[in-house]
Amino acid sequence: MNNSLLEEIDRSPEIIKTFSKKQLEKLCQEIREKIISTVSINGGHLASNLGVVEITVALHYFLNIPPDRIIFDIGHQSYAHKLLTGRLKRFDTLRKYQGISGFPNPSENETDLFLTGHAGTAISSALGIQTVESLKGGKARTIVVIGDGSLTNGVTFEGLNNLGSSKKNIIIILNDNNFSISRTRGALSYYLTKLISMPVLTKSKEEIKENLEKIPGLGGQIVKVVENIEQKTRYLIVPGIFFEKLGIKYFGPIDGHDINQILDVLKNIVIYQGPVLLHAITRKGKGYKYSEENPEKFHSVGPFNVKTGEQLAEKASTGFFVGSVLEQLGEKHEFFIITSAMEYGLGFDRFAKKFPDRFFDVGIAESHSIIFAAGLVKAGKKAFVGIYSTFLQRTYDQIFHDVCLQNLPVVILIDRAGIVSGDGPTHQGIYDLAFLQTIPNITIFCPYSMKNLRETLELAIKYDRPVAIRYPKEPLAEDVQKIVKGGRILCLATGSIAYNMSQACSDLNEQKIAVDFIPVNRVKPLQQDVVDVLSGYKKVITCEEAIVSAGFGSNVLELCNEKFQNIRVLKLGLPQTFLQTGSRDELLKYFRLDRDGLIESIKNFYSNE
Ligand SMILES: Cc1ncc(C[n+]2csc(CCOP(=O)(O)OP(=O)(O)O)c2C)c(N)n1
Repeated sequence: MNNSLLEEIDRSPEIIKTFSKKQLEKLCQEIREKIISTVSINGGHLASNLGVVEITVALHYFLNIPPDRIIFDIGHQSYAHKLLTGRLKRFDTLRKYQGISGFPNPSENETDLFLTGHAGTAISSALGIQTVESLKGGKARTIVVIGDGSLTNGVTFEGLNNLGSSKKNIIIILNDNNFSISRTRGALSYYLTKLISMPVLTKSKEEIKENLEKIPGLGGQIVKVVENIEQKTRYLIVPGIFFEKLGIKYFGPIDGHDINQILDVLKNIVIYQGPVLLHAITRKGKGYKYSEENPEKFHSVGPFNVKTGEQLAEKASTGFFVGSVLEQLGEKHEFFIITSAMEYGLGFDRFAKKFPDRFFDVGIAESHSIIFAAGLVKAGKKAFVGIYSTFLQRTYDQIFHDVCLQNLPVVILIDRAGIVSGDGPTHQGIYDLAFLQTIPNITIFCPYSMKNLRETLELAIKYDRPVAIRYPKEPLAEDVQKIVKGGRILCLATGSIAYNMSQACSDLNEQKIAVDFIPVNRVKPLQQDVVDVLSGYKKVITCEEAIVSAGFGSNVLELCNEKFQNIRVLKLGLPQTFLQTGSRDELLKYFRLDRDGLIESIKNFYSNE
């Protein structure tokens, strides 16, 4: 592959300003090739990144970054930006341990302003930054790139509302591909589609010009801008009433893959004072046959064969298993399943097909999903809400206020609990246990095997109080057995890490170091069989794939503090830190939670008087 333009830019990013339109198009081609070849080896958000190549190149050509800045909402689509800001040589380490992050990361480069990975934050952070810029009397621009999926997020709405009244000069580029991971859901998406397909103006052009001319001081200038855009694009200016009512000027729709058109429009709209939204239509997965055909599968994909589009190792996941158990249970029991735009990741797609009336994808709206479930349950139905652990952080107050305070038996399925490979600190699922434990009325299960998980799901259907069930991405072991042989110390491990602990304990017993082991499912309130046996030991070790503060081990320690003060407790787990990128195995090894690390900790505690 000839990477020449990218290599030139890698040596000096400003050189992009000297490129001809033809060269910019060639640059886009090079970027696509680099992204496809790298993601085919390392995995990553392929389709989202291929869809924003022209927008990103146009912005780098047009802006002076820094001091100008681009803020990508979520940031999963920032690969082209990384390639244009001096990270070409390290790009092969994308999503690897100590490599380039799959999301913006200021420690890699100053043009990545925030370390992000959750939806809906870009408009608010841009507004904060631009507020200071205007206080300083500065001229630097802030441009937000946001997908139509993220636009539906509640935090985005709060930002838009504030932005409209603030009158700050921010350009939002709406990257509208009509997909979040699956098709974007909800009324706003329907509205955007209507805007795109509207063949004629709802108001006459003259009427629009008349209205614009009335804007004091600026109207005439804006009319020129509008005329200019009309001449230079094939598109008419459709009044985006929704945005206009919020105080945000709407321009578009334009072709988000036509660099000339993007640049022409940008040149014109920058003179407009106040917030502007430029609606760009893009194709998710653009430029690679297989991702264009199947943008859902290639939204976030593991290693694949570039020639055939086939994934090299399509791994099973615990979520897939949960989906199939719920599909079976759905035959016998009437319950609803709710997801926030994660139907496939959570393994709910087959349930959704089979029981379309009992499945709701509410868009990227985790907080809403919990309260919606509370409403369904209050009205007499059973509801499961599936959320990744990291996004559950958005719902603390709804679990507290709308579910637990009301003592409503909503079942929260927490997928991706524990260490998450590849995505880095924004996606680790290691805090849920600690923050849920503080809430009264909730019962928390951390199943340690597939068998145990199935039993827990069956139990949850009948439960009459709020329930959380946390499980990892990678498949749990089929079964994990107790070892109770009168050992000198008791090892307790919950959830996904129980398997490693059982292996470590078996090894130690073979070495004639007598340790007992019990896998633990219910951590709050602590399951009775564990409480019952504790008094028989002088030393207890706990282990969890979560931060060690305020987790399962802390429950055991508190219990010992109350009732069994002669027992010494060693808590193992993850430190209270932001875990960096790496695979689960690499990070478990680093934190000594792999089999060898656990053996060492148990031995030390065993021999230590
Ligand atoms: C709060 C939150 N919930 C869920 C996700 C998972 N997620 C990552 S990308 C994505 C889809 C985003 O869609 P869109 O903004 O339209 O961007 P596209 O990938 O289509 O370009 C989702 C739901 C997230 N990052 N943040």
